[in-house]
Amino acid sequence: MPLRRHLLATAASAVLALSVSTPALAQTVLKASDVHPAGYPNVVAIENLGKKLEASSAGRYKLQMFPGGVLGSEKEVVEQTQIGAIQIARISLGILGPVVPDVNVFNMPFVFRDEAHMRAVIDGPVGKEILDKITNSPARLVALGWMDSGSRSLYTKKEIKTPADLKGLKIRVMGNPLFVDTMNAMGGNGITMGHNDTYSALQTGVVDGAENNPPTLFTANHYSTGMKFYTQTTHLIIPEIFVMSKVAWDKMSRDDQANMTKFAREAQMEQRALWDKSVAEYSTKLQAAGVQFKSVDKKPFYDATAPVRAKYGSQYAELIKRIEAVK
Ligand code: BDP
Repeated sequence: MPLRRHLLATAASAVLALSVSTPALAQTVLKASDVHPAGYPNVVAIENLGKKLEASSAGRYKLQMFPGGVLGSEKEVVEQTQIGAIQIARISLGILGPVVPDVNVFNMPFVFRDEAHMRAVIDGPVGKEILDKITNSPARLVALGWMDSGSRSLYTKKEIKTPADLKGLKIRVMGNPLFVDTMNAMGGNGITMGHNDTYSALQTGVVDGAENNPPTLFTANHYSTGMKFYTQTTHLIIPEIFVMSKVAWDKMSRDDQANMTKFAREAQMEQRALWDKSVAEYSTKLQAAGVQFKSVDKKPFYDATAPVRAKYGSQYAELIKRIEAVK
């Protein structure tokens, strides 16, 4: 049996065993998914949210975290969450674009000035509005909260100084046409695949590079495939998001829902503190492993991606003005 299916089967029997051994307690197990490994800030923050929910519900709810992408790629996990087979999905907002197109306004290249700007936006009314758009869309997902994911920059075997240096290079991007357009506009060839397939694609040369933040570059081992240059384009500053299956949400009492909302906000803030530490820690580790962090003139990349912002942003002109106005 393939590992993923085996783990699913094991998880299913664990759930069964639990309900058999504790007949007095009607316990609902919420399966949570993350592509990142145990210990990653996002995983820790969701696990802690689960502990709070378990305590506040006197054990009626229990969260079971499946890290490392064992439940599937983010695209698969979103689908599973929509039908209620997975209850909580922590994913990149990037992957939600094809499901809820309104979120793409945050997925556009250089839409945020910097990470502080992105944080101010997600913490404020615009962030709340996008969460509500997801919840109120037909996607059958309840948007619980945001997380940080820093900035995404390019990693390759050779140094990238200008868009021309990306010519002919296949660069892995997340599964959203917006990112293919972005990478193509930046000079390369955007190739989509799931996060957990990227390591072997880099290793076998199916792609020549990828783009992500330092914690992912390190924890997914991408740096060890010869990705010596980390070129600080910071072209995408995409928040992470965690969503709940509407199927599971609708079964919760009002009180449990209110607790969930409160703990979600706390998880957002907890992850942020862990995130800042992890960026510092993994940047140091990457440099110790020989990865060269290169600053680069961002203007040519910004200019080259103007058509992408025009294509995906034109129907959100008002919203973009409000984003820009956030200090
Ligand atoms: C990481 C995100 C993760 C994405 C991954 C990717 O945390 O949710 O799956 O990038 O590139 O930064 O697919």
